[in-house]
Amino acid sequence: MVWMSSSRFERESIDLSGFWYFKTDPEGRGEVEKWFEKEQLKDWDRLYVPCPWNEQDSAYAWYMGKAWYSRDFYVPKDWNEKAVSIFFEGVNYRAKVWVNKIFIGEHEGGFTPFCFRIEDKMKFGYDNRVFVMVDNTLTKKTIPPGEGMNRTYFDFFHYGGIYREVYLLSTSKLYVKDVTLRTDIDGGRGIVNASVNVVNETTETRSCQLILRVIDSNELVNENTEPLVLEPSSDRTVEKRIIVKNAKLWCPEDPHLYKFAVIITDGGSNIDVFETRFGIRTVRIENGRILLNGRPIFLKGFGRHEDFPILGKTLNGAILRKDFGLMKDLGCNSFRTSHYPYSKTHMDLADEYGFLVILEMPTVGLWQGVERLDDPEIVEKVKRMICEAIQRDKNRPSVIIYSLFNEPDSCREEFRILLKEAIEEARRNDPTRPVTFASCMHLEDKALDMVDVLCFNFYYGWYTLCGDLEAASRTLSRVLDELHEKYPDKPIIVTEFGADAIAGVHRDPPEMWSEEYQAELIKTYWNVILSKKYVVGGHVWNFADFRVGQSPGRTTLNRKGIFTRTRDPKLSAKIVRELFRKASTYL
Ligand code: BDP
Repeated sequence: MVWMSSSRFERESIDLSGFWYFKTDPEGRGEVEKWFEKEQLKDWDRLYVPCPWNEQDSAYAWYMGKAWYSRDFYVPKDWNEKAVSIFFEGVNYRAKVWVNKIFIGEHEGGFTPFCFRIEDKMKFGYDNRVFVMVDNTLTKKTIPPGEGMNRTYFDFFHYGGIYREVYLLSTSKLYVKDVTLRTDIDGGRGIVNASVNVVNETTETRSCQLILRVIDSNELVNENTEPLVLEPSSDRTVEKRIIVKNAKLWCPEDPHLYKFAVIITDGGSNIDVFETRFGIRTVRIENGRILLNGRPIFLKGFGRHEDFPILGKTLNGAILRKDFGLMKDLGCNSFRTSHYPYSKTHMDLADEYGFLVILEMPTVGLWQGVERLDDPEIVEKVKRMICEAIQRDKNRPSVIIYSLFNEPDSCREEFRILLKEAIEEARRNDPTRPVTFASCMHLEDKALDMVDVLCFNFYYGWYTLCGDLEAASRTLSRVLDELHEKYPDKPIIVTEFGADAIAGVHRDPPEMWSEEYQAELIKTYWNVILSKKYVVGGHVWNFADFRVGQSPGRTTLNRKGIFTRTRDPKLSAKIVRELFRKASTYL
């Protein structure tokens, strides 16, 4: 797998966005009937990619099952001798792919990228066709699990389809496969520990030079050159410690980004160029605090979702720009990618805007309906998804913590086995970031001792103690104190608290479902959160209303947003703005 990071800017790529042929396959006949060999697709529908199928046409609104996508594509002639891959940034949930009638691979998991090599299957010119069979069927062993569109074990809409970008990427067969950057600070100096993996897939021994550059707004800050000899079909990992003098640190108030470039050259021309952005910053947990660049921080922000009318999970640049502008204006400095890794563009903006991100894995809903949490099939999938998410986002300064689960059944003894495997997988991929999971078991939780940071979701005043904010406040305060007493060394973040409010519903005195009640609940929680020295962050649930399955407890949307689904403010937006702006990022 050629990990893409930001590399495709320097390599040649062809975007495959556009209208693709589309056909649902509810009886699963496509594979048997070899639809991937079809020449005539005139009777197929056309849907836009990237975007889930659900809201593009009401015929597909609640569709769960297999569906086929196809399009033709062009390969330039000068891509001969190149390594060519087809990249999928996100397909929910399973994908099987054929190019020119040949099966090239499959992938399970809706929120992490994958790619397949196609240079021995493609033709030069226009005469290429790709088929993708997508299957969004939920089972008790999918991650996340469920039994139907309205029987998900998680509380967000189960969109289906190719909903993130698809593109072709070409590189030389001698190429940079992976770059890992870990930064440290030593006085005024930044230290960049770079690990660069180079692969030679040619049949010759190749002598070349590897140039590593740190660039600050087009100014060369540091350059290292290393001679490299690679045997045929071999790879090499080069480790370098690079010093950046007078380093500008990445932090929320000044999210300074550097560029890291890796160039393979034979002295004359560049054979491959790989570029990625990074920030110089450290994250540590010490004495019950989260330290960013050595300073204790306080996270103020949201749990969010990728969700918007018609576009579903495909938040385009304009919507993301709107959301990030709103979050900045509110005085927010943080969010959790609840409950799955967000798109690459989404994370690029987090790096640029300086948000402190808890990167959550798509491991939500591991709950009552799942028979055994240590089922080897589940453990294997969880580990693979953690690996794929970390590999994609490991160089991002915005990502400060990994959340390995949301609200698992952490009262079960066997959850410890799953969590142990998940933590080991996260640490194997990246030992530098703290790990957590969002617990709703609180004092009954059996696994909190295993994580670095404690995250809790609380709904007193909503699902329990309905309508009673005084009792909610007392209970929250008591439970937090008891949790702190039990785990005095671990920082605590309240990762969810909130109430549904239907925009336009007003009540005086405040009542559940009104804008006033939501605002009061948020204020009440915030006061408790600020009163506890050991609580190092609070995330309101949720930034905006979002689509969910049909159930008696939901009025078509989950309405816990402080903005509506189309980003109009509710009363709480004003309140949150006052509260967040008053709270400092540094403790
Ligand atoms: C929490 C879940 C979140 C839900 C929220 C709610 O973590 O996904 O949307 O409850 O009920 O338990 O609004």
